[in-house]
Amino acid sequence: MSVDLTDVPVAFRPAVEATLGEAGVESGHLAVELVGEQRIRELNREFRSRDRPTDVLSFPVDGPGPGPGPRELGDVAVCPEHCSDTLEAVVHGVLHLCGFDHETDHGEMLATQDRILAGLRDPVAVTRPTRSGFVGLAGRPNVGKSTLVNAIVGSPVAIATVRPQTTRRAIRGVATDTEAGTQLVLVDLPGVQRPRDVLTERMQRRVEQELAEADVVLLVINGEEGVGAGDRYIADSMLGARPDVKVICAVNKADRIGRNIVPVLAEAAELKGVDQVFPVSALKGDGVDELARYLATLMPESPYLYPPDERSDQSPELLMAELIRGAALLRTRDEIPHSIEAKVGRIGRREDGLTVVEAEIWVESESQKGIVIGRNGSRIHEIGSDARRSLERSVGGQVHLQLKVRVRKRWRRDEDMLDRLGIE
Ligand SMILES: Nc1nc2c(ncn2[C@@H]2O[C@H](COP(=O)(O)OP(=O)(O)OP(=O)(O)O)[C@@H](O)[C@H]2O)c(=O)[nH]1
Ligand SMILES: [Mg+2]
Repeated sequence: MSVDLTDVPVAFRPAVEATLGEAGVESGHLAVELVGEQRIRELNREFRSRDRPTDVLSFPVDGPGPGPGPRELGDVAVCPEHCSDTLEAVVHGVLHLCGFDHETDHGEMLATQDRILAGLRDPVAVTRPTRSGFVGLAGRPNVGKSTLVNAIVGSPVAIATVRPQTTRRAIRGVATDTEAGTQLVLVDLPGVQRPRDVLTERMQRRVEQELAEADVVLLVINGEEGVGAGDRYIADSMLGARPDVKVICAVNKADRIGRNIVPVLAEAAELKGVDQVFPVSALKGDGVDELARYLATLMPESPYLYPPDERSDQSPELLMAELIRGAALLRTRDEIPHSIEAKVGRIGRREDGLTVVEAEIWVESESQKGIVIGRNGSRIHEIGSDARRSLERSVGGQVHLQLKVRVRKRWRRDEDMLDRLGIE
């Protein structure tokens, strides 16, 4: 390779060479400079109209394209005081010089960056093929499927509440271990139940479709209640249709039962098709890593199905609507949670960093609307503040939530409405 690296600090030359190699750049010149906080702030102010320091800045010149003579790729300025990982910042900056753009490339740049860094840290690992596949979560309502997905992913991607039938859509949570080269795509699903209306019919159909396509099924059981008829029905009738698929069983809520879990583990192992049983507490995290590592070994050899830095396939609107619905479920009781849906309209970002979210809570009758609003608006006020707090945790900044309650009669039975809500 005839790239001129004289203007790259010696310590970073292997990283720069590896990055150019991945990017297919064979010749040219580039400079990498380590700068102080003051300098990176000046560069940001001068070239990006931002008066603050950042970890790295790239100034591409010719780009990597073909052409006569040696090319000038450009300069990278790295500020170690603002880097959690200087090597990563160098690789990131050099990829930008080579024409990569993480804001528009759907994860390609960050995946390339991870691959280069993994190769620099553990050269043997790069030659190992990656594993990636779908794990479908099966189980009765309220056993802790969504809590377990969140625990494996490591961040809240699916709402989990004490109300049964919280989950309505198939939500994919992504857990990537770049060091091991494995990715689990966990498909959180509604609990298995008898359909009562178009909504629950669609939910059940979706459960069946997703389980039919999963690479591995994770059957979740509530350890506190033990193995029951519902769990047997799922193992025999639903999963029995897929004798080819491995079924792993998580006996959850281990924190509630201590040593009494032992007979439940034995019962679970007897369930038809169950291959391995793991005791876990999705809430406390006990046993979750062991389960995730085992699931990863069962994934097929495949490139990553999602960019490694992605945690979920949900749009910001859907995630926010779910957080609002979760807040409303916890503040209402009896049949009302089943009638509630939330929909997010506009999400605006103000100059001062405040996120403005316009949302509606749907109910099915005027009397439900009255209950959700509460005396003098007290309940909707509580729902609004709970929801705002979880939105703020999710966006990592201040949120102004404009929440309206609307009556949408029979939305649960309305095919068009369900289509629009993305419950398919
Ligand atoms: N003590 C304890 N509670 C748990 C554990 N896992 C889940 N829970 C609680 O069980 C309730 C139901 O959890 P979810 O994750 O919503 O259950 P789910 O299976 O997704 O429920 P549906 O979506 O309704 O099918 C919530 O209140 C959780 O906090 C656990 O390991 N220990
Ligand atoms: Mg759930």
